[in-house]
Amino acid sequence: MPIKVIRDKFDLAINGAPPAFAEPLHVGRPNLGNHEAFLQRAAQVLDSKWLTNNGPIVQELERRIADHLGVKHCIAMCNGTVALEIAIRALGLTGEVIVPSWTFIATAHALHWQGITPVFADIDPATHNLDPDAVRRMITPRTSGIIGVHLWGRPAPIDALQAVADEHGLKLMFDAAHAFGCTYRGQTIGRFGACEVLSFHATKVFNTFEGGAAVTDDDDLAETMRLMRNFGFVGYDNVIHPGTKGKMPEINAAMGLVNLDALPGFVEANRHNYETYAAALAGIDGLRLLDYDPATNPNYQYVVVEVDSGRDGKRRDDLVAALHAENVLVRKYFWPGCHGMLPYRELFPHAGLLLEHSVAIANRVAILPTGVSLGTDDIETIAAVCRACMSDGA
Ligand code: T4K
Repeated sequence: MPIKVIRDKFDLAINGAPPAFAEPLHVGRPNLGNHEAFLQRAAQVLDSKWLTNNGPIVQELERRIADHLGVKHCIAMCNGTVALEIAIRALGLTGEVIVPSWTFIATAHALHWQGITPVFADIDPATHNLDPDAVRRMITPRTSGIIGVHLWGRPAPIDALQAVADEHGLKLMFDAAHAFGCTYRGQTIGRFGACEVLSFHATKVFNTFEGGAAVTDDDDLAETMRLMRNFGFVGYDNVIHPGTKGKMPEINAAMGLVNLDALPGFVEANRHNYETYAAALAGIDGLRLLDYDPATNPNYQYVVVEVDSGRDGKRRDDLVAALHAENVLVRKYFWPGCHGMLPYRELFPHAGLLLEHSVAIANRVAILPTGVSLGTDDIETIAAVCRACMSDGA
């Protein structure tokens, strides 16, 4: 609950007033389903003495997720990053793979970690997703694939990316870490490209503490990923494929089943928060809330604002500092973009020259808190901080 009213810049903590919130408000506060149901599931895990290795609860979660997404196979993993690594390897990607720079670092690292060069393509500034023409420009004889990202849960331009991939004989997969339950042209994300990868990290709309999954309609690819997730074992003593350890433990799957039941409530809370933000932030000069297309069934897990800033992002950084002073721990995801982080900054020092829109967006964006624990009063206070900061300059 906010503990002060903000009328103008003199009420801002950054100017010496007390902070609006006694406790920090975080982006990514976990959404938790029914505690009692989880404790019952946890007892089931303990009683069964089956803690991991493709146990019955993991298998139940996999079936539930596959049904939920309308996809044939769900291969649950220990996190989204390992799921990306396994999917990349199972697809046989090599050489160079085109990805956005404007994404979480895991998308690029999952390639680099396996000796594949992530080649960064620019985005469409209106959607924050890969621009298919920019992708086309980055193709070389070494390119083996494209990883599209459905950033903020907004579907990437799937058909156009598939057309580029088909034209050039490239493999296409998607990092769908943000897009659980979202749709593209009426179909749930999860069935596009060769496979799609989900994250069930604590901060995601649907979480399993830590976790992730690869989902696909391709039987052979699914089988390969299942093998890779478990060192390549088939039964006892029989390893038939190179692999790693990507298994999801039973307790995580138990959390997933409970949270899946609660998911409609989480999304509804996020949608309500988003609409409250939209009303409260309306008319603030120099600040724009990134919209979602209701036709894509958004999960509204990221509340993204763009601040009119110069090339250095100072105005956005001033707003972030003002909100932090109020105990609102907004984030600058994914500033400065993967190309601006190590090792890519040193490997490709000039990459930014081809990433005009990614660089500009990185200097404009701030992510505001949302989730079930946020109240309408909290949102109105956060908006009042934004208004005071943007109109007067803090
Ligand atoms: N691809 C994309 C596009 C992704 O966004 C991600 C992950 C991946 C792939 C990889 O999936 P995973 O391997 O992670 O499954 C966070 C998450 O760690 C990461 O999962 C997520 N994307 C990324 C967007 O955000 P951080 O470094 O910002 O997380 P952290 O720990 O600072 O948490 C954010 C805030 O949430 C904290 O300020 C406090 C709050 N929080 C966090 C945790 C973990 C809680 O209140 N409780 C918690 O348990 O990266």
